[in-house]
Amino acid sequence: MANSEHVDLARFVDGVTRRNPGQPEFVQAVTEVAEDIFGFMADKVKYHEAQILRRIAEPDRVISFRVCWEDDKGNIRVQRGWRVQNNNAIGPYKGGIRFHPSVTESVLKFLAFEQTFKNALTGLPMGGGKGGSNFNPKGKSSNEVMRFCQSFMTELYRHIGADVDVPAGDIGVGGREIGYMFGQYKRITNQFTGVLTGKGLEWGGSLIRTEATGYGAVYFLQNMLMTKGNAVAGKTAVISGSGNVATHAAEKIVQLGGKVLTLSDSEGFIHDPAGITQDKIDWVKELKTVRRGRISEYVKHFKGATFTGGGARPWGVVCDVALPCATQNELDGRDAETLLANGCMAVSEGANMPTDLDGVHRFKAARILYAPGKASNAGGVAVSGLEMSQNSARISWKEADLQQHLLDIMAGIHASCAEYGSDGTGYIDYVKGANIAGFKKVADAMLAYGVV
Ligand code: NDP
Ligand code: 2IT
Repeated sequence: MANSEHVDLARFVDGVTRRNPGQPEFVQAVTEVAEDIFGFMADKVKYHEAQILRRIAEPDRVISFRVCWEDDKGNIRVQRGWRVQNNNAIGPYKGGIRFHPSVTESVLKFLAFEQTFKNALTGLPMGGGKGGSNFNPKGKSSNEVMRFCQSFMTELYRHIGADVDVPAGDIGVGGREIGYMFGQYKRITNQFTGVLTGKGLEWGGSLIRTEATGYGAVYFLQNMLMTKGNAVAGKTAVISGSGNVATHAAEKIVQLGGKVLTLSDSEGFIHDPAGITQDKIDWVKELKTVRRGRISEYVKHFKGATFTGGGARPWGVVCDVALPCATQNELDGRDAETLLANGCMAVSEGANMPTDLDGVHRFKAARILYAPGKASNAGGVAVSGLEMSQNSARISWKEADLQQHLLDIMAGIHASCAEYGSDGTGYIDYVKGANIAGFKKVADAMLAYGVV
């Protein structure tokens, strides 16, 4: 990057920081993208003149609302809900809903911003959005979760629609919560439309949506390894998280002949040197989605496994490949150095922005195979896009066809990253490739619309 571009970038990041006080995650996500886009834009005056990046980094709107609900003891509880509609240049706003006590406007703004690039990369017509609440589902009864979801949707329904904004799941929001929210939407509007994705198969959902994010992250890993004549078979994998994305990533690693060594949750991680096999993954899925227990229980059932508590993360376990599948900023610069020192050759992010900026810079400097979430975890929203298509056509596609679509879409994203991220020596900067490919599609649509 030329000196003047560095100055422009620094000025741009200063402005974003000033306009978004107290929103570090949002500033982080925008900075990471801007680092690549300023170089790309250097000789492309039209993007500068139209202030495209500045406009993508300013959400179309941020809707914030109160969510009241009654707990099982009759206490009235008050939470905050949001929907961030970041950009709809290439399709209706699309992105998950997160229920977690750590949710803030900053977190949802970063997620909606990232989603805009990710959705563009899928090749499907979807804009970027994200929503959620600081509601903590842990320890709540199903009735409490239902009452919360109904109250949340009673406000959200007026802002969404099958051609307007189509939410889905994310942390703390799975099939159960989508069911409660879809039921309330249908009740209020008296319409059965594809307004949410991740629905149950009996009521408009798509086959393989549940598996798609984790499977897709492993397909992306496979594509990266292939560029080095390598494969998943025989590789040891360290995975964080134990929810939807982590368990399905683990499942696909095992199916392709790899060995999964770890899983985690917010309390710590389990390490199973014998490998987390399919029967053990099935046990974890049941633990997390039915009994809603903690990953530490794993070591009581599977001998030889250990649990490290205190919120510890698994990055110190020696591995060939790593898949962060829990949450943002769960892997920092020191963790990146540890992975690199232990010989880790590839990182495929299942979570959104799990690596902090320092970690990103270290992976890039080491020139390993490193895929940012906006590329490698796009399989989930891609199959959401296919769920929208099926809903519009009022048909259901066969599993084999959907599996093939997912493989093709992940290979297509890999190719886009390679197109814009190759440096000519065989190295692919996937962060740069994903940022530029995603930006270009959205930017060109925005140019067509003029100043709106
Ligand atoms: P789940 O709720 O199913 O699982 C989340 C997992 O991450 C749990 O193991 C949870 O542990 C852990 N976790 C959550 N917050 C924290 C935290 N602050 N610190 C440590 N661990 C934490 O969510 P998903 O699997 O759906 O989502 C995981 C990641 O993947 C998120 O970054 C999400 O945005 C991303 N993603 C999800 C997609 C999807 O289709 N679901 C699509 C693309 C990306 P605990 O039980 O202790 O909270
Ligand atoms: O981060 C994500 O891509 C998701 N949580 C899935 C979004 C979706 O609309 O399926």
